[in-house]
Amino acid sequence: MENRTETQFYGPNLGYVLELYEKYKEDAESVDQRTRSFFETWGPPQTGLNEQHTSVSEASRVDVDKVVGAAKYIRAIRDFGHRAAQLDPLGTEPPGDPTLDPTFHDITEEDLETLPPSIINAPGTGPIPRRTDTALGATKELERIYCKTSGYDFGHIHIAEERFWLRDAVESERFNKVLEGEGAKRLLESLTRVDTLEKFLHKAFLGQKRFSIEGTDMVVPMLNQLARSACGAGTPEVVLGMAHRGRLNVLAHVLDKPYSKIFGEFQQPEKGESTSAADRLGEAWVGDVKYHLGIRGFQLGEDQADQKVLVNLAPNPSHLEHVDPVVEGMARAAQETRDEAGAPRQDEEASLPILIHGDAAFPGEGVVAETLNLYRLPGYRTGGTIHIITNNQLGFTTEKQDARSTTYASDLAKGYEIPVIHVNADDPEASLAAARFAYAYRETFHKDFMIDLIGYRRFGHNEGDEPAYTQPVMYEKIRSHPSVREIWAKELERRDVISPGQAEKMVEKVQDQMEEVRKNPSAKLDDEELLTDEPYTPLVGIPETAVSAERLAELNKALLERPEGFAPNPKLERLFQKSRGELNGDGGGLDWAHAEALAFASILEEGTPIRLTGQDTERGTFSQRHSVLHDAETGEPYTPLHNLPQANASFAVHNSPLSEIAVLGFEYGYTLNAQEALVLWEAQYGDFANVGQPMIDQFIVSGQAKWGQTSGLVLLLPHGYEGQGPEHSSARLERFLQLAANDNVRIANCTTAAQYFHLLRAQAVLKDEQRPLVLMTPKSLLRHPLAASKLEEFTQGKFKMVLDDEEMSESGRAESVERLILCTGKIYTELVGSEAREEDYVTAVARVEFLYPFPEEDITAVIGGYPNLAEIVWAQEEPRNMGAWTFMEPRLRKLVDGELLIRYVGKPARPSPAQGSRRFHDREHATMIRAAFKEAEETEEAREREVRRAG
Ligand SMILES: Cc1ncc(C[n+]2csc(CCOP(=O)(O)OP(=O)(O)O)c2C)c(N)n1
Repeated sequence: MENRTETQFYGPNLGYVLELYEKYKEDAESVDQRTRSFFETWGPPQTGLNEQHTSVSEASRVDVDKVVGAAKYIRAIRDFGHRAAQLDPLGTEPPGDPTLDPTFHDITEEDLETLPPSIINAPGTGPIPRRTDTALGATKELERIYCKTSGYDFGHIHIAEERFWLRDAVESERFNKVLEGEGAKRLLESLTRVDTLEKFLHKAFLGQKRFSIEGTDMVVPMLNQLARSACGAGTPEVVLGMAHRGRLNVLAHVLDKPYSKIFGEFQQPEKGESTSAADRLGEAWVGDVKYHLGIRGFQLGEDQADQKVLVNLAPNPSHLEHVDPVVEGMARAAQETRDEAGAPRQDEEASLPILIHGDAAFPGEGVVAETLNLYRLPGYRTGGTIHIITNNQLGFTTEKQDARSTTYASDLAKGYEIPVIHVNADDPEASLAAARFAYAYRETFHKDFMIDLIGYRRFGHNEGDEPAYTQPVMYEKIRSHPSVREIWAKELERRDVISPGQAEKMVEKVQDQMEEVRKNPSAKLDDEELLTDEPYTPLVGIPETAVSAERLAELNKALLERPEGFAPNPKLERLFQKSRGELNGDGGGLDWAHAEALAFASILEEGTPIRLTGQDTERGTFSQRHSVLHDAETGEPYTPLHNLPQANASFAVHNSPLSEIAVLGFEYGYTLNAQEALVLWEAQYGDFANVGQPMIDQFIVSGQAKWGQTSGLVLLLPHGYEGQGPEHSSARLERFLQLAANDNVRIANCTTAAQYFHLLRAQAVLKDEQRPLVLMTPKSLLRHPLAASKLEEFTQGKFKMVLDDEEMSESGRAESVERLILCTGKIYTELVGSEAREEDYVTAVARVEFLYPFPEEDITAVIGGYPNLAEIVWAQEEPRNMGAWTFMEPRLRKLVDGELLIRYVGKPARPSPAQGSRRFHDREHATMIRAAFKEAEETEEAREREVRRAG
């Protein structure tokens, strides 16, 4: 507490001090020491409420009680007024709150009448005291504002500046616009189109799924308003993500997809789901259902018709909410310019992300929380997303008490300090006010905002469902509940904006237009227009990616530069100078991380921007990368790749939050709007990628087939069996191989630094033939001598799909080879480093570095190099039901066509990828390696017995 002479208490401050004083009087020990001594010295606080109260000692005990009560009451209205607001259009009584009754605070309306309105704010501030005479008038105003059809849920906002802004925005009602004349009619026209489209589809295509918007129709005018605001602010792109509910209506009335196309898809459903490209590809291009398709459309500005904003609706799978992080990544990419060296430059006004959520999905799906967590992180922020829950108060058939543990569907947002407005979807003006509010908040604070648009669902989950089976009472109400169009039309009649019967005429007109389009489908469904990209691009050959020694030396030198005054960590710097100082160095070759740094540097020099993210990626899980250095004294970061004089494009590297699904989705989305960039996501260990499995299944491997959406995202997945137990061993190579078809991805597992270098460079070059690249990356190989590469491997040649056994193929020994061990990844080092190899003169070991698309020609060439071959052994470190075996076996058999024996060496099928015991691991691997070099009759069962004996 301050010195009394400096302290005047007003508004909320006053309420707080008076509360403290009350507590002090009841029990002096209940307040802290400083507060106690303040009251002991100065007595009751000076209210400053009215001029007559010049001395507090004159204030009667009754006055103080009243003021305390009034202050508490005012606070309750502001914080809990939403509990008394009529938010449910179906008329459910609001739950209310006892603190919203003045008598709860021991005050009456008469008491409030004796107090000045300034009690609710500091004198001279706030809009309400300026227009009211007494505290009663002021609290009535607060009730009117806070307890009507909008619920302002801001009590969780900690940042004072934002709190004050939010309060002022609510109480000034500056976003509440009473619509008059043409504006009011325009809204009626808009609601008429929304409502009539659903009704038309319902009748014309009876029983077909459309996931009607009816009950939350206002979302369409709200979206249009947001898009127009963005347009007015010069924002070029709105990125929109939503699920099935209301999507057709949004396509028609926000993105201007012609009715003819929508009807065409209903009339010929198969049209929207395949294209002529499918014929070329034997139906590999599978397409998607109409309520998942993405589209881009333009919105015109409100005032200037020459202003346009691109509205980009991301295609999405059925997997609810999984499009959320994808939209964020798309929005971020649209906000960054990447054509100069350094970090990309972000302009948060360059795109506006909007996410539409379901009331069951938003609190239920974990990806939502992961996505919300991104919004203030430097590597992921998008200047604020506007969220709208189209809250129809039901999941499929599940009601809220079974769907969430929170009061409101939106409560998760509160943990992220996102302001929330709950609004009754039957109040069009309040709904539009919420949209204006959200936009202004985003513009001011560049943060997320949530609108919980509370409506209902006119039909079942889809139009074929009978909702009365599960929600009979609710649906009895819905049956006779007027649509928001009808409600607004009536209101406009009451306000004399339209004449009786005018609203029905509007409906008839729209209906006639639709009927006309249906009968005369002049614009035939042009399936190519549904797609944003060609669905199929053949893969091309491996490009030349060598870099001259001079260029590499220059880049290397620049990477080792440190700015003036920068004090690197001495140990790390010594290590760097020693291992990366000389490219030809001690003859040991360049290691993995060094190769990566040079690849990145050369890619930047060639003008391709790079974005690299993942958990602890700046340093690297295995302390190998150190892309960001920290001054040993100040901690200040320094990123050599930002300061590369040769760079012609930006470099971004970020440690991600502890998330897989959202960050993976974000990077996928980023690639969609930054097609020129090389975007890499790194898993901490490859295993953890399966926490992002829906993103892999639903977007990364299938996005092109479903939506013609190409992505060159690189997944770096540490993989390899090093005795670390069931986790940290396997990136589940088998899963990716199983998902591979129709050249949809590239899958590789390389074993040398130079191979990694060339592959990264190839991925950066193959911009016209973009495919996601799934790359198994090493752990122990990061520093293994066999994985290091000589300078000439970087300065010559290119990526090789298969690495033949140079010892056996090139020393004239090829004729003696009877057995070819094929393998991929780290097991190669165990095979060639084994005693068995030393004693063996008939076995060659070749590495399949590129698994998909299956490098048939390269493998055939290797096999062809050994004329006396009798068998091929596929050796892998994974269990038989994992790794590449099930992928390789049929392909190898087809390739050798019965001429050669094909044999498996690896672990038996197991439910868990790896062993917990290091000892067991070592023994099992030793046994496996021996088995690979042994004769065919050494069966797997015998090997199993041996392992068991050893264990
Ligand atoms: C990840 C996921 N799990 C389950 C489903 C199946 N499903 C489809 S719609 C739906 C109910 C969604 O309710 P809500 O989020 O309230 O949206 P609404 O359809 O009511 O607009 C469910 C469970 C799904 N599509 N995605």
